[in-house]
Amino acid sequence: MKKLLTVLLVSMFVMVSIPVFGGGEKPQSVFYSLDVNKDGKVVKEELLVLYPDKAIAETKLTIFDKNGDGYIVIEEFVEVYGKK
Ligand SMILES: [Ca+2]
Ligand SMILES: [Ca+2]
Repeated sequence: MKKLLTVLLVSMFVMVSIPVFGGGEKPQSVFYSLDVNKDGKVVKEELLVLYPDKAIAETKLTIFDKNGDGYIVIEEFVEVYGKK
């Protein structure tokens, strides 16, 4: 519950500061915007902040989570993002 509250609080800030996905931002900048709690991993809950549609968030997670461990690390993100 505490985690959810944190995500909600930070999401208000992220909403205004987050760059548009794929809008020419550095992958690192986009990743750190997505990593709401700054633990170096982007989990599904954090993707849901940007993509409130659960199906879309899950698709994004699948695309970026190369090793399938359930979260995205910067290396995975940069690799996939850079291929676009
Ligand atoms: Ca995180
Ligand atoms: Ca992963």
